[in-house]
Amino acid sequence: MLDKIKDIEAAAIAALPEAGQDLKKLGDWQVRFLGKKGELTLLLRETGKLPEAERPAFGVAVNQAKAVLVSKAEEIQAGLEKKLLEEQIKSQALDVTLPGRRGLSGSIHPLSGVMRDCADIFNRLGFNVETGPEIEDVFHNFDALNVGEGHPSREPSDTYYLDAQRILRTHTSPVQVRAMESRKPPIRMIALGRVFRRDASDATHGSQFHQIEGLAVDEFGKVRLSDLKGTLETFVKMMFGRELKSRFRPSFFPFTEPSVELDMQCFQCKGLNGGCGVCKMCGWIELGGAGMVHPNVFKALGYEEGRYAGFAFGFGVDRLAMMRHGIPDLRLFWENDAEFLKQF
Ligand code: FA5
Repeated sequence: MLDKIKDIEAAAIAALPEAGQDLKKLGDWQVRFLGKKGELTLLLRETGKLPEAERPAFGVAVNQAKAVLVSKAEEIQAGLEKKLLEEQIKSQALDVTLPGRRGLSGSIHPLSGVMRDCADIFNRLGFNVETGPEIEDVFHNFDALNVGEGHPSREPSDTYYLDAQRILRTHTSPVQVRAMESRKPPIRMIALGRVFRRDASDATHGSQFHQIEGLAVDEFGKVRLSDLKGTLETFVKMMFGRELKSRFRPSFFPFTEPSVELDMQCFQCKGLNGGCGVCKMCGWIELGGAGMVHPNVFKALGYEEGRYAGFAFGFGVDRLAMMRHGIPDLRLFWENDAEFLKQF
């Protein structure tokens, strides 16, 4: 039996150079000689067949052979693992001197940028920014603004109705009403936001677009048409360039009297040489409506008759952004084309 131990040990050592080539083969070798059903373990089970006196010496001899083989296997395993680790380090090596890859970063949407600039300019002129709901009621959007019952803008063909009283606001003017409702003058506010109309969309029209609204109200005599003109002229210069002139044309809005339309000199051609493509050869670009707050608006809000005066204005932000960035079609603002947006 002792010879058997020697034979197994010798066979195991002879098989080691082959088994030591990789961890898989070494594992198989360990199972074959040292595993639960390995040759040495099975031999140990035969201890019972020996005369009792020989058993201790046999057990010691098997365990010694086992210890020799385990130690050899551990040594080879450590070597193989070290080699594997070195190979991994080599193959996965990082060149920390390589320049990094720049991640995609977002940018301010051109409409948000223009709205931010508008807010900034009017803040500096003493106006604070106020907000109102996009789902508005008929009173704030039409009634309080002196828009008569039969006015075409109230038709369901022009306005999105949620029910008889609730609509998607068609302009930012209801935010003026909410400001006048919530506190007494002096008031100097602007509102920026989305508005909705059943307009067919084309290069200069959308069924949703953005407006900027402004309102200044104070005791009668403290706010005049000339203040409106000065404010809007200053806005145009700060937004588009100091050299640009503005002009008022007579117009009509139910909530202002007198009402005007504000034009600015074309920033592209400055009105020289008979105009250009941007201003459609007229030298001027239309920005939006304005005027002095109509007495009926004050009346609808319970303001004392004749005590207050105010001016108001409202422009299309999408068209301001088109002009500012030379964009020919406002639908581009909605398409979320990353190539378009990353230019800003
Ligand atoms: C108004 O909405 C008035 N609330 C403006 C106002 C406020 C006048 C205060 C007086 C006092 P209007 O419907 O003209 O006015 O619209 C104002 C601006 O919104 C237009 O000059 C234009 O720039 C823009 N706009 C109008 N319709 C569209 C549309 N479908 N798509 C994009 N922009 C539009």
